[in-house]
Amino acid sequence: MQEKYISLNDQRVYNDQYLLAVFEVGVQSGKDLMAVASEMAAESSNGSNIEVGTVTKFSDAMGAIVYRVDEERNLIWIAYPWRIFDRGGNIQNILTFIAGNIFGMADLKKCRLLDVWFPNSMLDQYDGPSYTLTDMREYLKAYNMPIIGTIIKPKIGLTASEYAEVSYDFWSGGGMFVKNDEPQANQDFCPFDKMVDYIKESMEEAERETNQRKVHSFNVSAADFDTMIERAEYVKGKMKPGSYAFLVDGVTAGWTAVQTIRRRYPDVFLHFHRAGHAAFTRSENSFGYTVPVLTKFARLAGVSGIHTGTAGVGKMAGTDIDDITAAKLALLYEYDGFFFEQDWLKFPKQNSDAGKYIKDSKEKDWQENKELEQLNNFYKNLASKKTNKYFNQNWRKIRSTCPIISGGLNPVLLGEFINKIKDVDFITTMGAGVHAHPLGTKAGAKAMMQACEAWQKGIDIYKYAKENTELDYAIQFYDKHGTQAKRK
Ligand code: CAP
Ligand code: MG
Repeated sequence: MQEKYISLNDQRVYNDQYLLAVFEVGVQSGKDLMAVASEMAAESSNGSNIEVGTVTKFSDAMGAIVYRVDEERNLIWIAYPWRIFDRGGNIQNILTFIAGNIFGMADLKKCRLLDVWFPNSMLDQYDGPSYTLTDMREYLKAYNMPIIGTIIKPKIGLTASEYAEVSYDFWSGGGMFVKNDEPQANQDFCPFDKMVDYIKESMEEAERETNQRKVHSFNVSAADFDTMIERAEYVKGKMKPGSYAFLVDGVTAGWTAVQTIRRRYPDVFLHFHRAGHAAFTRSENSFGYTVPVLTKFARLAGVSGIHTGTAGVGKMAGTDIDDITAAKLALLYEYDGFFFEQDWLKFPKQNSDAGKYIKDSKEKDWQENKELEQLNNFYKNLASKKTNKYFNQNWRKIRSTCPIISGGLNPVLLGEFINKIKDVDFITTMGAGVHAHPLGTKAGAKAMMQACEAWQKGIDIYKYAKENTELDYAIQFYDKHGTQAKRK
């Protein structure tokens, strides 16, 4: 036991100088929970397995504090002096501390970081999103509805011109947003620059034909940063501002790649694809952290949009509470949790910049999120009723990150998801849900738009399908082949 890391009920942790974290743990037989908690705090802050003779008074002050333990639920609360983290808003450094070596501790047979809470004094250090869903809505002139998108399929194997053809079909069917699938990069059969050139042409043609703006999300992930920037620069040189997003495979390319793109291109939508996240976020994993934790760090890093899961409606694993909590933590300026009450919506009167901040926010995001406050109250009640494990988190200076909802979805499931999350502030991308449509991609896009119209008009899609052929074909096809059928 390393006593110096244990300080139960220590009130210092609430003085705005500590990042708070809650872990669900399992200790090996014969091990004491409190002792292991002290080892975790040491290992994830300034210590090791034995006290060293080189410590100083100051270095001791940089140690983490175990301030609460719930033996029944195997929960441990640890507070981290946020000054130990790399200055300048570095996400990978925080995770190296609090989600690093401790997962390898032999005394543990389970260790899941359930949630984190960032003090306000810390939020100011981090970028947060600069180009948001609000900006994309203004570009696309698409309000009060999900952004209707697709992933081009097959996932890989089309030539650059074939890829652009399929994109054109989706856009001409009314679709707004096309993304590269997460593994698409600079394969020899579809060179990155050729793909961009053809996309430019097909986007311009689709915009002329539909008189609607379109967006394409280009995967700029690469082996090294120079190549990543080269790809981003190529897109920037070819495409008009607002018409492109940069997709980064955030888990496999890493947080430094994510933050590099955020800092170099603050006027571009930064799309975080999370392929690989399930290795540590799935609820059945013994070690790792949750989707809400991943999402919170993505928002802190300044990601414009991150995949947050379909809350069981699509093909990927993901619990309702995790995926909905993640989406709300991404989007709302306030989300109530189970352990912490922190309300940043009422700025202290004496805080001179509060008025300016609220005024600025009202001009842009805040209006967009006006109705979300009602939703937030809905979730507040939900959170108080459910044993919601999550901290409340208000993002005083951190703008909204857009949930991206994808994975096994098809037009038939769109309304089901909207009704589950009670919100339309998200991008939805459907791959097979569009390109497997019996009448082809353009019809798949039309079916998505018709499913969205049906929801907006409050009409049952089966009824709406009677007047909308593409939706009718989609229902017949996906009820047989879609995720829904698999779930029965
Ligand atoms: C969806 C997708 C996305 C998943 C990732 C795929 O395709 O392209 O990568 O959405 O999952 O490869 O599965 P489909 P998540 O629409 O054809 O399923 O969004 O949960 O991170
Ligand atoms: Mg994909």
